[in-house]
Amino acid sequence: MSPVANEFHPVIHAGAVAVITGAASGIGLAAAKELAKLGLKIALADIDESKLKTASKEIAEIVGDSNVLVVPTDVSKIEEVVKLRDRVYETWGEVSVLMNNAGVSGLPGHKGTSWEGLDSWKMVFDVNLFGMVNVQHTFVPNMIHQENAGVIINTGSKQGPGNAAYNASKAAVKSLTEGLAHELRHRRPAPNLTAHLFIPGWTYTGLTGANEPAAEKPAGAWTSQETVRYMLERVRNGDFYILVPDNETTNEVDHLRIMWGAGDIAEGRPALSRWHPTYSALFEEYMRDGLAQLD
Ligand SMILES: *[C@@H]1O[C@H](CO)[C@@H](O)[C@H](O)[C@H]1NC(C)=O
Ligand SMILES: *[C@@H]1O[C@H](CO)[C@@H](O)[C@H](O)[C@H]1NC(C)=O
Ligand SMILES: CC(=O)N[C@H]1CO[C@H](CO)[C@@H](O)[C@@H]1O
Repeated sequence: MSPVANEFHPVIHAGAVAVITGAASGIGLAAAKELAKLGLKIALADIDESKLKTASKEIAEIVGDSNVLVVPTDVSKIEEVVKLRDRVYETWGEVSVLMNNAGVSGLPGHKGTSWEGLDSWKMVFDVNLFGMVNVQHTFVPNMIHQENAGVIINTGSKQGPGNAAYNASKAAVKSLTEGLAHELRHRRPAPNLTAHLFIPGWTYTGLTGANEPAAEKPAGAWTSQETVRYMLERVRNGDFYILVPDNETTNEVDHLRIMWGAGDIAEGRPALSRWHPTYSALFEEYMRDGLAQLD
């Protein structure tokens, strides 16, 4: 059973409203299911209308038809995000959980280097960054005035090298969400609203890249349900950074990697030295020492 089931929480509780973008598949759909099980009303937004239809049936089976809203939305288009907000506020009047989760990795066949595939770069930033900015721009002015507490959860990433556009967009999401948290904290009158950066680990969603069902979960991955339950527990705990482990990468390993990355700047090492031929052996030694100290 979920570690969070049946507990009362000021934001995540039965009858509250959740809005999820990128809700038709993967982690977004898993979040919709877990929140529905806790009795929240769910607005599902996604660009893929046919997957959205299937998803809405699954969610309606959990919370009932009247507690599900389905709003096909391209988050990169501000007018569609405005339509989403209007539908949600006209129907339920308030939003408690806003999960800004829609994301793409690039156009099919894109190369992913820093200097190629301009169209793919633009598309990744339009969805991953400007989609989130559009949602914040549209929902935050309403949410800061509501009396009941609310949370905004933005989906980031711990992606390594390999897709420069995606990584740059998620680095921007990290800055954006840190900025939002800071602004909410300093605003007067103080809004009853907090921001959270959700950084999933290796998550098995039941689909491979080609949308074919994969045979079974790789041993190293977490299921999307495990990832979402961990995230919800940490939101309930009030944490800003929600760095999710998996069966290969513990929190301790992630923390050491983060300190090493920060050390690249503080100690004058080359960019991404963890993957640099001259430094990778030093990095491995640092990890061994760091983990040994924890024993
Ligand atoms: C914030 O929201 C919670 C739960 O909705 C409520 O109990 C509390 O009174 C609110 N706080 C303020 C300062 O309005
Ligand atoms: C992976 O981690 C989850 C959650 O901690 C656990 O339930 C599972 O047994 C682990 N192992 C595998 C092979 O999935
Ligand atoms: C390998 C790489 O580029 N990693 C970066 C990806 O983006 C995050 C921020 O979201 C950086 O912290 C990583 O260094």
